[in-house]
Amino acid sequence: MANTPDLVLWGVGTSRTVRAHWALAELGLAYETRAIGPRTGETKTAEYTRLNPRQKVPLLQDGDFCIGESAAIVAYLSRTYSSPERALIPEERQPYAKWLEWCFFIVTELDSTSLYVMRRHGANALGHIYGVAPEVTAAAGDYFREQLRHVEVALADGRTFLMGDQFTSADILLTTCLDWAIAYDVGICDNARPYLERIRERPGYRQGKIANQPPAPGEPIIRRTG
Ligand SMILES: N[C@@H](CCC(=O)N[C@@H](CS)C(=O)NCC(=O)O)C(=O)O
Repeated sequence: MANTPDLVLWGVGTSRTVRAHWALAELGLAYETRAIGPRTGETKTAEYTRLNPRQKVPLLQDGDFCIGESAAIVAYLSRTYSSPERALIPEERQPYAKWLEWCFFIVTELDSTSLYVMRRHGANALGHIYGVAPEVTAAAGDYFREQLRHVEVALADGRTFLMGDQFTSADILLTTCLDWAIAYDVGICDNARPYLERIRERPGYRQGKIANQPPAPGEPIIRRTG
């Protein structure tokens, strides 16, 4: 494990927080977790609000530097801590731009516009807070499946990852959306199934999932990983 004693990740238990835990695991970084969760009041404390005025998880502290937004955290970690042996980001200018395109596509089209709309307005999700809207959730599910055609093409012809042979943090973002879609019974595209099987074999994926688990009652919220 690399010696990075100043990394602290706040947040567990969601499909956004797991992205950061997984990226840290892929990069082999040691860090401390503050295992706070959403809708617990823990994101609203004065201490946390000072660090993250948006009052959301995840949040990464790297020494004095704080960064929120799961995709930005993963991009920051990829850019700052990739090494020749463990790189989560393409180096060349155009592959880098294509990686960025995938990251934006996933967080805007698949996450915010589709899955998160289903979560906000689903009867079994956050509908009690934001309003239950079955027509909206059905349309968001349709839109998600429609957008997945781009993923279907990208993973065609036995391509291993979104960027071809290189596993990148765009795969972390995509997998969390696919897992989320499966949990919501939305349906995923054909080429995503063998892709997910490959991804689930990754030690980093497994470690990230474990690190993302909320603490059991009575367990401390501060824990060290790596
Ligand atoms: N776009 C943000 C979304 C983060 C977000 O909405 N987090 C929710 C949980 S999934 C949260 O922390 N909500 C505050 C709360 O419920 O206390 C990201 O990807 O990091």
